[in-house]
Amino acid sequence: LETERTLAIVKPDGVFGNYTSSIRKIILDSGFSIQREATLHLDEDSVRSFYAEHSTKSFFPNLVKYMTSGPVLIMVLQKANAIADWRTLIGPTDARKAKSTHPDSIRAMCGEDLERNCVHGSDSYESAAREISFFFTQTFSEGTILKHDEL
Ligand code: YYY
Ligand code: MG
Repeated sequence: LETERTLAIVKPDGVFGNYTSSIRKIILDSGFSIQREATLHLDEDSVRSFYAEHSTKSFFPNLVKYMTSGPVLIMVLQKANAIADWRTLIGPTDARKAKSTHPDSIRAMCGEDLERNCVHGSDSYESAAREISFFFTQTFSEGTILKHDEL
């Protein structure tokens, strides 16, 4: 399995609910290293641009409101198969469903429902590359994100 990097975000409800230290513990216990982290209060333009793929969806205005409602913790995680493994750890998008079908997932632990689901994870290699460079200005060549430890 390739060493990969992925972007994780603890969303405002996770930060407000004081879940950042338990989430950090799960991350490290699962074998990820945290290559970068930043706590930011995102503005509306940043959220609109980060979630551009969803800009036409009906939930978009609420998503923007939610993601700007408080600080978020943004992390670049690295390990073999990081992208898929982080998605597995966070569980399904709908945190309410996660509580019944994936009770050990992070979204089951700290999310509420489909909208307020506490954490983000990149869904593919392409998304991870885009999302990491969105927040961390260093440029990543394709080879870099897969293969090297230059962060
Ligand atoms: O990648 P993931 O976060 O699991 O879900 P996406 O389908 O990419 O949606 C991004 C984000 O939008 C989701 O985490 C919550 C919100 N959302 C929503 O509020 N209502 C929906 N029906 C779908 C997604
Ligand atoms: Mg997504």
